[in-house]
Amino acid sequence: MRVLSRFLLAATNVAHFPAPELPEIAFLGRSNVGKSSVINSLVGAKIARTSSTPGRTQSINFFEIRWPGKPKPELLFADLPGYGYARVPREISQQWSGFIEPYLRQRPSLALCLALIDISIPPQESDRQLVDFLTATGRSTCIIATKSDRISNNQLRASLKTLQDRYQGIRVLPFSARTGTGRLELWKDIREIAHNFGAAISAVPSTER
Ligand SMILES: Nc1nc2c(ncn2[C@@H]2O[C@H](COP(=O)(O)OP(=O)(O)O)[C@@H](O)[C@H]2O)c(=O)[nH]1
Ligand SMILES: [Mg+2]
Repeated sequence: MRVLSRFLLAATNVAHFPAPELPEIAFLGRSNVGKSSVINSLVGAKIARTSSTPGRTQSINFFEIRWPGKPKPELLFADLPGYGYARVPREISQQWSGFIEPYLRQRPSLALCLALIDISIPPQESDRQLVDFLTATGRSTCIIATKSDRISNNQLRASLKTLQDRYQGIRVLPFSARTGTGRLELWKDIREIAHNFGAAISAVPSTER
């Protein structure tokens, strides 16, 4: 399936967020974990900027996603700033309390949080903090195990098991932006959640949104 995608806006504070009218999927994780690459892989175009320099994305970048043949966008993707990287200056971690945390806690249209964890490196404390934070908010969360192409199938199986044991009750999906592993499964989850969530949003009278 090929979707149509468009960069909508970059928000650096709560006032910049687009109106919460479409179900939204948030992409979260440490700098360099592969957030922009997962987004680009899903939409089949380079809409999100990828870089090997950590900490580049310092805004929440919103993208509109539209199915071919449909007149209006169906959902939004939100690419969140990376965090937990030693080279990132302190102001960036302050963004977390300034507008990222409020976004995650209060955004009414946030349907699914994708917590990206690099499966090709050992588990990181900051991954744990992210998943614990998301669990505490009560948001629907799925763990995306990125860069699965970088390790052997045996290593992958073992690392996925470690991850799944550590985060019981949370779906863990292996993904590779390079090979396309996990792409269709992730789309299936996104469509299902967005569909159910979209129905819930449109059931609310517009004045109450
Ligand atoms: N081998 C491999 N490299 C990846 C994959 N996804 C991302 N990368 C590389 O990891 C680096 C960071 O990716 P990026 O998407 O910019 O991460 P972000 O900072 O989380 O947005 C880039 O050099 C990417 O090419 C993947 O699935 N496989
Ligand atoms: Mg990025």
